[in-house]
Amino acid sequence: MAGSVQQDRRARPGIVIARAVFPEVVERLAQHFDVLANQQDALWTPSQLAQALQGRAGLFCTASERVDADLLQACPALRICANMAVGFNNFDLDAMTARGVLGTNAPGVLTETTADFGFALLMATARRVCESEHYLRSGQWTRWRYDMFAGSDIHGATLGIIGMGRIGQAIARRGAFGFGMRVLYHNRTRLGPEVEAACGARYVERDALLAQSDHVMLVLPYSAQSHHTIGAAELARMKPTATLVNIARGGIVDDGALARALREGRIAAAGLDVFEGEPQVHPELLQVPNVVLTPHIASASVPTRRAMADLAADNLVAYLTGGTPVTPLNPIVLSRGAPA
Ligand code: 8YV
Repeated sequence: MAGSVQQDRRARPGIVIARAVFPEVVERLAQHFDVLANQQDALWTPSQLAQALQGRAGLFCTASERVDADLLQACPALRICANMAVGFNNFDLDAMTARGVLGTNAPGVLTETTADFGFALLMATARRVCESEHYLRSGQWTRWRYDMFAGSDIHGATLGIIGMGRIGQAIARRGAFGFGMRVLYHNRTRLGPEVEAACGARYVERDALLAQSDHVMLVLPYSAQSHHTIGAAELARMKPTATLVNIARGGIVDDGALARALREGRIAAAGLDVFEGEPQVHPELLQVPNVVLTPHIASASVPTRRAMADLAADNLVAYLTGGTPVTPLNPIVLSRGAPA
């Protein structure tokens, strides 16, 4: 009771919504907080973000906003950063923990949608959907040919998944039980036998996966350790008929090395939803026909993007009104007591 009286007397906490988001979510947050919302989606520099955050306790952000020691230093009132993304390599979590700032992400709600997209990109790539569509639209289709845009099969092929978290497992289930694929995976830690059986996947070393797979799908988180997991040496281990799909993060693939491998036919094709330094795309990738390029949309179904935004909002509301956040990344911050 005393707590709620005190809450009434205090000004409502201030938060920043760093990017445009569903108006309903902004309205909901405005019921709890003094909201500064970037609904124009202006591209803020780090110093503009720091400026917006002055005196504010919460940040609703996407994977595009970097939360590092400099930002934290410049924003001493900040208590929580809620990412509308499952990946959180935009957070320096150690620096956040050191400053007592909670980080939250949005796991679970996007798993199936992102796995669907992994398959969409794989199929578009292996079956040359985009190349053939451009050919038709540009008026080049004057007659049918037996080998026109002949690609490689998905059903019955070997799928190699690198990174076997929730999304990797959802992709494995689609491959094994939907398309009759032989599914191999590599992960930092091997899954338990029941989990392996439930997703129809077999653990192998990374080099064996690269050598044996017809299609390689990357679903691992980005970190200093996973930087350039796929570079020239790894591409050289893949079959010349293989496809590579990256729905994980830019920087996991050496995009320059990939562009060269595609141009020289060292692998057949690639599908990329994420890029090093996005929204910039390596200029050589834009020149090769055997790559499908999409602008980081793997989680972009309307219900899923809404669920991600709702989860980020749930975390902010819970934490800044004295409740328990749903998906904390550094729960040690919680054990140090409620925010002042
Ligand atoms: C996000 C993603 O849409 O969740 C992630 O980690 O990569 C995407 O689903 C994007 O990062 C915007 O936050």
